[in-house]
Amino acid sequence: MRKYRHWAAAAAAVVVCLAGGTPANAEQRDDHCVADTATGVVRCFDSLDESLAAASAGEVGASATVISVLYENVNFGGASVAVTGSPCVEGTNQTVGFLGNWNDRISSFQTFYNCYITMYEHAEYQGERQEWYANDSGNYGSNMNDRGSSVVYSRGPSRAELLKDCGHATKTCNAHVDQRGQDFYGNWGRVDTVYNCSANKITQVIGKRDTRSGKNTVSNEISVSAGFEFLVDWSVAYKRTWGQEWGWETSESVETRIEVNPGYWAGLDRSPVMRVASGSYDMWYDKRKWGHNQWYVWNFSGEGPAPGVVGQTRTVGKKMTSDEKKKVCGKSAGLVRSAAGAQAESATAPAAPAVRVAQGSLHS
Ligand SMILES: [Ca+2]
Repeated sequence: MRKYRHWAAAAAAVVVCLAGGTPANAEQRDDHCVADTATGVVRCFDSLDESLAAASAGEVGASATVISVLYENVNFGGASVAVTGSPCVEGTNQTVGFLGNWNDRISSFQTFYNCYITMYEHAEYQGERQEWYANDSGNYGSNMNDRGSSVVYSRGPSRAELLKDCGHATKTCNAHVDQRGQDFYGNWGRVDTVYNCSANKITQVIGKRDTRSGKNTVSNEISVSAGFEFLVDWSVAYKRTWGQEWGWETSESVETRIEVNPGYWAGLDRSPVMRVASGSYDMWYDKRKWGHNQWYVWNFSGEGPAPGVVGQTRTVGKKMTSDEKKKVCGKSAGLVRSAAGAQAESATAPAAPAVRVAQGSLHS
């Protein structure tokens, strides 16, 4: 069952009433809607997958571009409304003057296509407001949870865009490492592998340099090798605050002496010590950027391999299968070193990062 209703347009605060009488927290049919900012058309579906598929296929309103999804519950749960429009560009706002059936119900959000979201407490952009970075997501904090009534999408900065300016386009840029998590052992990775293709037991030293990278919450594309200043600032601030070294990318040498039985392979695995911390940045621009001189980047967190720490190692090995033997040994009757060793299995499945709270002032 699909319904066509009218979305409250910017100027007229029309109450949208979709699938009326929906109890909170209950997933119901027609609970997942698409609202088009250009035409005001709203159409609802039974699941988020269906609504997103219809939106992306251009079946609702004038646009096939989903610029945002708003959710009834925290962590992107419950009923949803996918907002379609144009990619956000400077000087143009896309607006929802009244949230209709979702009024005072929104608890989490996602934004895409360079869209910066400003949620207002009342209809027609009145009352308190909560802004959040472009291309981001979060749960609303107590100031805006279940309170939002109107929304503006504009071309504001993403956290990655701000941080890329750090130390380059800024007068000052400071990292604040407020919270330090517990160090933990990271995933096992195979450092070196040898195959004994001979008929005798062989004793051998195996090992190599093992290079590991960290990650941050802002962007996977932002790596330490690309020379981003904010990653350096984070390391400096971590050392200053917590008295230990921080590494975004480290390379440690590990080796061990190992006995390999004939017809067996043997490997050395390493699980590095990983260091986690979270905090924020404040940045000053000489000239206004995105309309302001000072910007904050909240909810930054990083995970990096501890420099100078080997971590834990283990040796592993097994009898070669006939396929492995054929492939690796060929005509060799000695010890074969191969980069194409079996991958070590992960120590733990990576846990999904917790959804952060979108709260506080993003600029001054
Ligand atoms: Ca409200």
